[in-house]
Amino acid sequence: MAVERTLVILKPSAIQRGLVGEVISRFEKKGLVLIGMKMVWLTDKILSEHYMHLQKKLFFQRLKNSMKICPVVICCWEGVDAVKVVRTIVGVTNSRDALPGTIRGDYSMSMQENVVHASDSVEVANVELKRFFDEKELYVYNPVLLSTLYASD
Ligand code: IDP
Repeated sequence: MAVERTLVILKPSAIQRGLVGEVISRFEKKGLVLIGMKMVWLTDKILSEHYMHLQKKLFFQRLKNSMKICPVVICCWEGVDAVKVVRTIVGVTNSRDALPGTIRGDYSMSMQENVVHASDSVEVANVELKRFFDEKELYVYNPVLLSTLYASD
């Protein structure tokens, strides 16, 4: 079993619309373990790094601006296959195509204002976690439900 860590950002569309509790609750109820969380105001510099793969897109600056209208909540979730599991819970990028039951499918009608960011591979997650968290902000502890969550895997 591969225990992974992944990064989730609750974007301004989650903060402004009062969806923080609802979104976090979905990851918790699934059985992912929260090992880091903080509220921060993102800068243009960190957003340029984070969205580097989109720098040639016409919406690049608009996207970065939308991520700076208010603070965001950044989380690190841990679990077996956590990267894939979280992406499945989040749904596809364009919220209008996202399936009901996913976060984007249930809470958004937008491509840009799609409520959450989630790392899309283990390699990317490792880079993104280093970008947004100091090592001392990620906690190692024994979640008491672990043996129930993964009983015979
Ligand atoms: P992802 O967030 O599902 O991994 P990416 O392609 O990495 O998707 O895009 C990052 C973010 O950029 C998206 O979550 C969305 O907010 C925004 N974005 C992507 N494509 C578009 C677009 O065509 N128009 C506006 N915003 C977009």
